[in-house]
Amino acid sequence: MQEKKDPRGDDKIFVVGHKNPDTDSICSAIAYAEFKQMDGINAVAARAGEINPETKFVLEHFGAEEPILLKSAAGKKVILVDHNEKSQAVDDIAEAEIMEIIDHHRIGDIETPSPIFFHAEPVGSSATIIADFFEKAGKKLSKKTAGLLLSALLSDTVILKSATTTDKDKEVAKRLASIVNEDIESFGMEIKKAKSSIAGKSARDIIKQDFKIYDLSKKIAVCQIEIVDDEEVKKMREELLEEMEKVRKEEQCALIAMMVTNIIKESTELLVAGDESIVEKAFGKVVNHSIYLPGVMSRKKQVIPKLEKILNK
Ligand SMILES: [Mn+2]
Repeated sequence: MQEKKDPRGDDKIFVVGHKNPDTDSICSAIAYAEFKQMDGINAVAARAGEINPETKFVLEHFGAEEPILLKSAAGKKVILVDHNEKSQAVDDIAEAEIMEIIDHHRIGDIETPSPIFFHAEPVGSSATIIADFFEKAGKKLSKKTAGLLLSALLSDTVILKSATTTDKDKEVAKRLASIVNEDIESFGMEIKKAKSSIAGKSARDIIKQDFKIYDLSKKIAVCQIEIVDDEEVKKMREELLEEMEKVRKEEQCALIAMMVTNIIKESTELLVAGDESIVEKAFGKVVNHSIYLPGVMSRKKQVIPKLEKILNK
């Protein structure tokens, strides 16, 4: 039997990031829920999937709790952070009431029946925007929340090195680092090392860890891992390609591309399963399911726009 919800009864608002959550999605949800709570709003930090090792490290480091798992958004009030595309949102998003969106990605396909607060800004992380909200509102950041936001910012911008990094990110990072009393470079490396370890993980876990689907003229997926040592992935290459092909069929995607990003070399090897011609049109010749992209680190800024150009609707 289905339970009828009294629309006035439950005023809880779930602040939630994208599926396969990364550190930015998790920490931005926690910080923004806190921001709303300061205004007396019953906001709760939520997550749309399992926490990755990097985020686990960050939460433990600052003594923060995991947000609650939101399996379905049906009948719930939600604030979306760090995404605005249906294909990346928590299940049943069409049956949710979206109250706000805070994001730093391209404008996607989420639609709402009435006007909402929608803040999109082309900066390096959602955390940058939220830290700035605290500053502008004159709300004090606790050491814990500043630490979470700093971690998210450094994670998304690959320690301020990614092409997505703006002056605002640098300023905000400096401010947060001084609250937390951490050195940006060394703390950034600590976070990244927690993420880069793929040892002991299955090919599927590696693929799904940071996996995003895009509904372009063809459905594609681009996942990304960050490494500090090429050898780690070399050993698993065949296994990864095989599993990518399986996932591609399951998800009914024309293409799955995996960005293997070396954060020391600041470059990416793109592994490709499926329609290689899409990648070839965007980036050049694919040899043995792979193409090397020097200087490429950002999925959002350096990979997706090129694929979009080939697959525009
Ligand atoms: Mn982000």
